[in-house]
Amino acid sequence: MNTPFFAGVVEGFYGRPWSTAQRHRLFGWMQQWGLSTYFYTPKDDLKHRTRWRLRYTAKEAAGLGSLIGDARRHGVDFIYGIGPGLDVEHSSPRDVRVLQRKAEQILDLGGRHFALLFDDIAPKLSAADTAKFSSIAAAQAWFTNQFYEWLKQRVPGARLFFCPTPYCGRMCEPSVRESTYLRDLGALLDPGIDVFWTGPEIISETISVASIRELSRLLRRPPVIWDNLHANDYDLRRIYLGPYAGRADALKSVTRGVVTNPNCEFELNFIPLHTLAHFAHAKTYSPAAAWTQAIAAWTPEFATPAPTRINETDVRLLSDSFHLPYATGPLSRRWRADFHTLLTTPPAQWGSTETRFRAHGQALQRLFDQLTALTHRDLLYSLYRHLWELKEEVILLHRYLDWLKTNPAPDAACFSAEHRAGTYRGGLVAELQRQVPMRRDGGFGRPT
Ligand code: GDL
Repeated sequence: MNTPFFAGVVEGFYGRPWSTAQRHRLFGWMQQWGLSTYFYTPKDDLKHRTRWRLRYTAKEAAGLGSLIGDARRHGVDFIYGIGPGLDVEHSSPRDVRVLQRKAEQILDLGGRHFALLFDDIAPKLSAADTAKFSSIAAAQAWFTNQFYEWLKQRVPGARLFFCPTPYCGRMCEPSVRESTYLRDLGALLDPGIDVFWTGPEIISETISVASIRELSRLLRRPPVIWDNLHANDYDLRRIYLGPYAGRADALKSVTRGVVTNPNCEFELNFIPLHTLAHFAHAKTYSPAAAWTQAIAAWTPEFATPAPTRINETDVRLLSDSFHLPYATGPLSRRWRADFHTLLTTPPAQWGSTETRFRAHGQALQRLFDQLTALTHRDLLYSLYRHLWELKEEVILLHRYLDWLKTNPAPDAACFSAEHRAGTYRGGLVAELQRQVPMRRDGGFGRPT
């Protein structure tokens, strides 16, 4: 199938799916910015995955139908995804029929294109499947091909997408090149079906063209990138407001498309999506330039009643503070480095480093106060916990520096009214994390 490179959004994260109103705003953004394709694959729509065999109730179906209509009115291709992998029996004619019946319901609501997802499942075959298929890839390919045959007859020109069970380099045993799963899939899956790939990792810092060329040889088709760069469902203490980055322009010529699976908090995806659209359309993509443009475009959403005013510098500070999974924003990087300098230098020598460090902290405190005045309350609520945690830390750090300046005795400690014994941030999980801290290289060493 020869289709032009496309970019869009995959609502494919764990947790609360976006609301109808949010998806409506999403389609507006997509139309305005030239993102053509939306995948409806929310892991926790009960009937997408856990209970995939169930059809939607009349009320749910009406909601889905209006969503499909809304996408169409915005010129966005709607792809309905279903994840049968948890308990499907690939060889069962009944399951094939159940899937068709479910798809019938979506077709009746105006849907045309589909995705079958086999990610995040235990790769095991039932006894009946083992008797019929030589491998998991063979079972999934057969099941998916059956569906594709049926779909093409029902809807000429319908597209089908497939998410493999190993969907990134790290998951391939022993390597992408030697993965029998990918080789079997490439040979057996109908060549008209597109295949997702998240890069070398589930959350890939970079995705090289060479790695995609190697993958495409096995798959016998270029993949569609399911990009988890801005996904935050796996770490609820983080949000990602930085620009799309780490993917070269040449990636567009070796893939079918890129769709991003971004922050669970819909409102926080303005910069991620605006910059992805930039990447999709630019001849030469510059994350820094796209970032600046996205900040400028997002700032009007930060309206507040007078006298508070939030400008582009404030929005940049916000996006800098909650940036990307592998990268801290440039201002925050300097701030962190300044703190390290202060901790490793006697107070008498702090000089302008302290001034700069405190100025950044004060800017963050001011930002918190300004944002609480946002008219767009949903935007504030999405940010709130993260801002709160940051400004509380600023207060503690400033206090800690004050204390260091008093030349405390070696066994003295700094106390704060907000930090009672046993209450330091994060509860049980954070306590456990402090007992086995991650090293710089990502390993967990022996207890010290
Ligand atoms: C995954 C899941 C996705 C999740 C993401 C980030 C794919 C193909 N599947 O493993 O649902 O949101 O990681 O946690 O990425």
